[in-house]
Amino acid sequence: MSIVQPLYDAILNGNDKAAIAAVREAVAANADPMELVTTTMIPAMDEVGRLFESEEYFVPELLLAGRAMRGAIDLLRPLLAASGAQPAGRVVIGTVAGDLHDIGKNLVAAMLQGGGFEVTDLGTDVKPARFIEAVQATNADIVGLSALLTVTMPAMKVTLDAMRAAGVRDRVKVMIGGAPVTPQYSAEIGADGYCESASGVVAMARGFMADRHHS
Ligand code: B12
Repeated sequence: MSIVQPLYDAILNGNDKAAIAAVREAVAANADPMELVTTTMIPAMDEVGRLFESEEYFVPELLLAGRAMRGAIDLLRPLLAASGAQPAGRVVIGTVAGDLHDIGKNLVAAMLQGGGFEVTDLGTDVKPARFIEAVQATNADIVGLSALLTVTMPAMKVTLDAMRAAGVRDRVKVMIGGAPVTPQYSAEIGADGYCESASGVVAMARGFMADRHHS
């Protein structure tokens, strides 16, 4: 059996204790933390989503799987974090107003931390004013917005509009994501980029920083 199979199974079965034990074991066996996230944990959560859609899983199973995922990520976060003294850039991230989904957003935040970025995570159901305050307080380079519901996607536009009105929009690059979000929507609301999954976010964020240094 592969060293990562117990981790995959633990997330799928929503067993947080087993997920934590499996992460410990994989790390002790020198598994690469970033690879654990992208090749085992995200696929396990994708399968949870599939089972939910086919009505084999219901809300309690989702919550347990989310908890197992969070436990595993919490353990990996310090290992993902790069050791460089100078942060690659500052990111403010949150799930937009009305939306409570945070598993994908947490993964994106963990990947960015792993890529050396300093991440301020505002959590879920974040109103536009809080994003604006955090951009000002942290002198952020990048803002990440997450939405998982078609009914909360418009809050991304509302947030961007509020940032424009407050005069902070042009100080930052904005990346958006979440299952219902598309590149078209990103262009339509004037965001700077969209990522389909957490695996592309570090490259995109580094690209943003390179652009900022050239302009
Ligand atoms: C887990 C889950 C929940 C959990 C959330 C737990 C938590 N702490 O997050 C709970 C049970 C609470 C929940 C509640 C609800 N949910 Co729900 N949920 C899901 C589910 C199954 C999985 C989402 C998930 O975590 N995926 C795994 C992560 C890793 O993927 P991800 O979130 O897409 O994130 C990746 C990318 O999108 C991207 N990304 C995400 N954010 C960002 C941000 C940036 C900046 C970038 C660059 C990239 C990026 O990178 C991530 C990692 O690769 C989805 C189904 C699905 N397949 O998406 C439904 C789903 C999103 N939920 C749905 C619904 C309807 C609801 C409820 C309204 C149900 C209800 N009737 O109460 C409530 C709404 C609560 C609220 N106000 O938000 C619908 C949405 C339908 C729609 N199109 O609007 C879905 C699609 C299920 C379905 N098919 O019906 N849900």
